[in-house]
Amino acid sequence: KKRVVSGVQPTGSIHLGNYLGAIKNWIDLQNAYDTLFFIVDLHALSKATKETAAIYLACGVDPSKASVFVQSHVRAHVELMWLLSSTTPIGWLNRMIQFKEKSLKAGDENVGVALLTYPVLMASDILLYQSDYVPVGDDQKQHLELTRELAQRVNYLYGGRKWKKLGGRGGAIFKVPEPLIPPTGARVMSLTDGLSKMSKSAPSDQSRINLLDPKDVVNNKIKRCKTDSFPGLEFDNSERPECNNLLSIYQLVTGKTKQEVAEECRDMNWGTFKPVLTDALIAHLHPIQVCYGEIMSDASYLDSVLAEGARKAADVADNTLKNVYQAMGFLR
Ligand code: AQP
Repeated sequence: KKRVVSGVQPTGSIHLGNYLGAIKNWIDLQNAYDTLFFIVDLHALSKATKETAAIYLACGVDPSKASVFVQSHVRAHVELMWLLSSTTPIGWLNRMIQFKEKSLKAGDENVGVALLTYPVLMASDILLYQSDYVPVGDDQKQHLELTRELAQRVNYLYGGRKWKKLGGRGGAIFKVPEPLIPPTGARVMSLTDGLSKMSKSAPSDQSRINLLDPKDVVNNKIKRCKTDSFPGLEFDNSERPECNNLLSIYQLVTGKTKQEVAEECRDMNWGTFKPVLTDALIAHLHPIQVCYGEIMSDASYLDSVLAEGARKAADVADNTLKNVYQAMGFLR
């Protein structure tokens, strides 16, 4: 089976964007691929690790099919990162758009070194598992490209004939991973501005639907969300980003086709559509929330899933790490 690795950072409450753009797709992936889904805690330390793991399971990630684990529980991630750091030119990292944007905003004295080296950790997350595919959104494409270049660089510098003599397979220390582009329309936008993406770190909670929002909160957020004053409802009108976003959300949570939603909603106004959308959201989130409650009420179950996931992940990761040490010439 081909392998897929993916994860979400536990930096806040998991919202509809994380779910529709990432976690929901994992449910299909776990049936077709050998999958590893991890909670990306080293990139952003927070207390939400357990909650995020429970959400994975509540959304349908099945630990009998996928390895579910916490990044910091598998020590090879940090170790490989150091080894890769010595092979990564600073120029490659300086060119990363996310680094440039964030460091420009905050200034050199205020950003941690990890903001610069974060893509090397991401490369470790992926390369440790000899992953064939990585699901990536637009904003991570450049980081995946760097991962591919790093894999090729290490294969070139430390693979080859010497490595083969040591018993390495075909000279390749790392598999070079391919991007897996998620289904279109999975980019969920903010409820208060149809041009920016729904995000955990946006200051206003009104801008997102969290997966664990109770009914009345969902109802309230949809009631107050930004709309427009055009007649009828339609997809793909660039002057109506909010309308496109709300119809897309409706489509994704009902499982209807775009065509069906377009026809159903063409002659609706906001007053008639909003309660329909609210009901659909609540109906979709309800079973996830019930399941989440059950998982959180049995602490030992989650602990055992994460321990088993880390064990399975470490099996693969430690083997890769061992090969890297050997190929680079460390005394073993
Ligand atoms: N609005 C979104 N629409 C679709 N997909 C989204 N993802 C995030 N926001 C949307 C996808 O969720 C996964 C996890 O992302 P992450 O936790 O690694 O960080 P992120 O992409 O930076 O997510 P956030 O929610 O915007 O967090 P903050 O605010 O902390 O930066 C990824 O697969 C991502 O594509």
